[in-house]
Amino acid sequence: TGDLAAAMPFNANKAAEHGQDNGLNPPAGAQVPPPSRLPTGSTLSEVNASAKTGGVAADGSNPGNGPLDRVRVDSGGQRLTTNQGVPIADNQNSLKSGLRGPALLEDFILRDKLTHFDHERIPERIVHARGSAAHGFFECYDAVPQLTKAAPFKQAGKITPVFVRFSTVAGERGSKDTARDVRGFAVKFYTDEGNWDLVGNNMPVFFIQDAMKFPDLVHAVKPEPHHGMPQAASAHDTFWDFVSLMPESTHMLMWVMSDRAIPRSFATMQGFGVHTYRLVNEAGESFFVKFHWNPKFGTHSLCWDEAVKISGADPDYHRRDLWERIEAGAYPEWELGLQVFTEEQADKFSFDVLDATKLVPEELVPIQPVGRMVLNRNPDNFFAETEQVAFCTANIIPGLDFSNDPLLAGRIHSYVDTQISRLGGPNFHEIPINSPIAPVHNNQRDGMHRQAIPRGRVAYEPNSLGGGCPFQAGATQGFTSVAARIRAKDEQGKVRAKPELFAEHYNQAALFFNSQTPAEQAHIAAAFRFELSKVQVPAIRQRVVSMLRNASESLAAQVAEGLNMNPLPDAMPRALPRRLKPEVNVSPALSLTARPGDGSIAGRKVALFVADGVLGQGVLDVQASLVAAGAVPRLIAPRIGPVATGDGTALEADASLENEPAFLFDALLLPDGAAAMVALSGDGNAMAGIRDQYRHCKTVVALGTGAELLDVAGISPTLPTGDPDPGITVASDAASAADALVDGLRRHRHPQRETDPPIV
Ligand code: HDD
Repeated sequence: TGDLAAAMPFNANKAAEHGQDNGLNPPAGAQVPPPSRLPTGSTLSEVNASAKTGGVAADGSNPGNGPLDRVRVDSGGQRLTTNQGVPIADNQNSLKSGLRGPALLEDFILRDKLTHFDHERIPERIVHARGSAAHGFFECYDAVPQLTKAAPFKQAGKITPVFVRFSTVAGERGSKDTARDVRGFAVKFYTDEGNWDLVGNNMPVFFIQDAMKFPDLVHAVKPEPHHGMPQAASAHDTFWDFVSLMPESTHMLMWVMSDRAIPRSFATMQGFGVHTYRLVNEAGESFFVKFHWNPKFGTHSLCWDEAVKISGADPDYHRRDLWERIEAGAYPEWELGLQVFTEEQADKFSFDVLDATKLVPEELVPIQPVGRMVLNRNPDNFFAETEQVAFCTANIIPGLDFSNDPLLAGRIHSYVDTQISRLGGPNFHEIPINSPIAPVHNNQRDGMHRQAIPRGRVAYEPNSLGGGCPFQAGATQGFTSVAARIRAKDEQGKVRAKPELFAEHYNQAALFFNSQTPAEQAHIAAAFRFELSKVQVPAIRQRVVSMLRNASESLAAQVAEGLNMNPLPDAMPRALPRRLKPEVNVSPALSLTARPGDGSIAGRKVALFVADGVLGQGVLDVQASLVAAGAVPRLIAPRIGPVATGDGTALEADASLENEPAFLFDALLLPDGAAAMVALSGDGNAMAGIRDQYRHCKTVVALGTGAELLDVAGISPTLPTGDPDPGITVASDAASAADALVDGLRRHRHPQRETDPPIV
C-alpha cells in the first residue's frame, strides 16, 4: 500500500477507511479480538448494576447504549428555550402586529411550541395499551452452566438490570386498571450479551394455539367495532361468540374467569413465559423450559364487587400501588423459577408442550428457583420509558432459543413489526429505554430518527477497508440456533394443520377448576354468570355452557342455573373423541392460596377511621405499629385536615371518606371515642365503607366504642355457620387492635363470610 497510501489524504481517526496496513486488517480468515468493555478492575455485576438504572456505568463504544443518565433532563435552575436552545423571553404572549392586531407568521417561538404539541401523541399498543412499568434488577442465585450459557445465569450473584411493564390487554391506554382481564408481565433484561425480552402474562396459558387466530381473538375482545363498547371488558357478545367457537380457549377461560384476572397488585401476581422455550448450554445441549415468576408478597386478588367499585374511585389503582410501593421502599420482588424437561420427557406427556393452551403441572416437573427480580426504581418519565419501551419476543440471547410453538412463531414476527408503526420507524431500538447496554455494531444504516453516527466508509461485510469489522462473532460467542431435528414422526411436508394432541381441549381446564378452593370455584362460576348475562344472544350463552360441560359438569350446572338456563344444553362434541389420561388430576399449586408469600404485609393499606371526638392516642399507636410492620395506614375522616380529638392528641386526616372510600383499603380500623362513634354512625360514607369491607371479606377491627359502629352498619361478628368471624375483632387496646390488623392482612381475606348473593 506504501506509495498509494502516502499519496492519499489521511485522517488519523479514520485510518481503517484507507485500507492502510495499520494492524486492523486481519490476515485472511482471522479476526480482530474485541476490546474489553469492562473498566479495569470492575466485575460484570458492578457494571451491570449501574447500567440503565442510574449511577456510573461502563463506557459503551456506542452512544446508543449505556445508562439512561445520558438522556435524563433536569430543568432545575435552567432558562426556558425553544427546541433549538434559543432562550425564550416571554412564554405568555404570541407575537402580534400591535396589541389588538393579527398574530405574525414569523413567530417561530409560538410555532415551535404548537407544532410539537400537535404531534405529541403516538398510536397506542394494539393490545396491552394500558400499562405501568418500573426499573429493577435480576440477581442470579447460582450459576446453572449445565442448563444454559445465557448471560443472566452465568455467575452467582450476578446482577442484570431489567425494565418491567405490567398491563391489561383489552382496554385502551386510559382505561381502568381493575378490569377483569389477563395482565401482561413483560421483562426486558439488559444483559451483557444483548437484550432479552421475556414477554409473558400473569396466566401460564393462552386462548389460542396458533398466531393465525390472534387478530380474530383481539377483534372479538376489543370494543365492538360499530359502537366502540364496552371498554376494557370481555363481557360482551363478540368475545363469547368467538371463544365459544374455539373450544381450545376453555382452559384459558377458567383462568380469566378466576380471581387471577383481578389482581390486588402487580406485586401480588405470578408471571409466566407461557410458551415452552429452550435453554442451551456451552456444550450445545438444549432443554425445554417454562419460566415462572413467583411473587415474594404472595398471590392476592380482589373480589369482583371490589374491583368494580375501585375502578370508579381510583382507575389508576394498580399503577398507584406499584409507584407507591417503590417510593416507600416496599420493593416488589419475584423469584424466577424454571421448569426444565427434555424432549424425551415431553414426548411422554399426555399433552403437547408446543400447545400454549397447556401448562406443565408442577407435580410433573418441579420448579427450580434460579434468581430473584426486584423492582426498585420508578421511571422518571412515563412517556419516554413506559410508553416507548418496546418488548419483542424475538429478543433472545445466546443460551436461549425458541420452541416450535406456532403461537410463538407469529409473535416473533409481530412485536418487531408493530413497533415500526407505533414508534415511527425501524430505529426504535435506539430509543434510550430500548437500547441495550451491550454495544451495537452492524452495517444497518439510516432510516427515520437515526441517532447513532456510524463512522467510516464501510457499511457492508465482508470488507477489508474496515479491517473486516464488525466481524462475525462465530459459533462460540455468537447466537446460534439449536439444530433441532425434524424427527421422522414429525415430517409431514408443508401442512396447514395441528398435531393430534392439540385437539384435546378440556383435561387441563378440568385440572384448573378442580384444583381451586370452594371459594375460588364459586368466584369462577359467578364470573361466567356475570359475563354471560351481559351477552345478548342466547345461542352464545348456550354454546359456552355446552363447552363447559366437557370440563366440569358442576361448573356448567352452576353457570346454567345462574343464567336461568333450563334444560342444560348438550355437551359440545369433542374434537378429540378418544379420552387422554392426564398425569395429574389436581394440582394444589394452581390455587392462589398455594402462595401466601413470605408473610410480609409491606405495601398493604389500612384505613383508620377518625372523626371529631376520637380518642386519638389509640389511633396513633395502631398507626405506629402498622408502619413498623411495613403497612400503609391512612387516617380517613369525614373531611380532610385537623381532627378535634377527644383526648387532645393532634391528628390530621390524610383523606376523606369521600375521596378515598374504604374499599380502596385492605383493612379497616374503627376507633374508640363516643362522639366519634356518633359522628361516623351518622355518615353514610362511613357506614357504606364498613359494609363494603365486610362484603369484600376484609378485616375490620374495632377499638372500644368503635364496636358500636358494627351494630349500626348491621355487621355481625358471627359467621353464617355460627362460628366467630375471624376477620372481625373487637379490641380493648391499641396493641391487640394492631395485632388483629396485621394478622388479618396476612390472611388477606376471610372467604368463610362469603355468600351469594351477599347478605350485606
Ligand atoms: Fe402479545 C403486546 C403478552 C400473544 C402480538 N403481548 C403484548 C404485551 C404482552 C404480551 C405482555 C405488552 C408488552 C408491553 O408491555 O409493551 N402476547 C403476550 C402473551 C402471549 C401473546 C403472553 C401468548 C402467549 N401477542 C400474542 C400473539 C401475537 C401478539 C400470538 C401476534 C401474533 N402482543 C402482540 C402485539 C403487541 C403485544 C400486537 C402489542 C404492542 C406490542 O406488541 O408491543 O405485537
